[in-house]
Amino acid sequence: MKLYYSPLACSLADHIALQESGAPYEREQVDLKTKRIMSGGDFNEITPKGYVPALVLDNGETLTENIAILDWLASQFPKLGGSGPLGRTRVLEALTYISTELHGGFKPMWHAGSDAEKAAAKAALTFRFKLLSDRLTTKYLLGDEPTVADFYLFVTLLWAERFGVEIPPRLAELRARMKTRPAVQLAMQQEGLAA
Ligand SMILES: N[C@@H](CCC(=O)N[C@@H](CS)C(=O)NCC(=O)O)C(=O)O
Repeated sequence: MKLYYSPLACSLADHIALQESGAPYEREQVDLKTKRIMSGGDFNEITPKGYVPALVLDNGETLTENIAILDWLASQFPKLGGSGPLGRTRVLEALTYISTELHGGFKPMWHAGSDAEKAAAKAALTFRFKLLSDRLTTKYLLGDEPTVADFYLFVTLLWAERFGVEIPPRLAELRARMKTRPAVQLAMQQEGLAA
């Protein structure tokens, strides 16, 4: 497997999942502005979508879209997925919320929105993080062990830290807990990020 990523992008969730899986994988950093692969080559040839994450499988097929990649990784490494009859569905429910409501909510921050857009986005995000936090009774989103949904949530919690979005104490604790995990520390170090 080879992961195409950019530091602190949503691909960090996949990077953490691969690291947590313990399976061998390669990684390639992408310059999202130029669409060049840092080691050489045109990222648009890997995926014409031009965005990370992209995961090239051992059979040569390429997966894109974070929810699909994280769901596939959880199917390959069950310890990264949900448990019980609704396990997979609960993980997909969480991943979809994180992708559409949280990740999507950060767009004005990443793409130079106006001050008014940024303020509205921050207020919406604070409300959406609170909705998650209000239902949180375990160490991680779906239990006392993390799933791929926590890895994606963690990325948005790092963005909250970076852009000064207020988050409830329980999510700040979850973020701190994630940062103590060796796989998370290694993935962040590999992306040049301070844990
Ligand atoms: N629909 C995609 C969106 C992924 C996405 O937003 N990737 C960002 C980084 S977090 C990116 O590569 N942006 C660069 C670009 O769109 O040119 C997914 O869910 O995986």
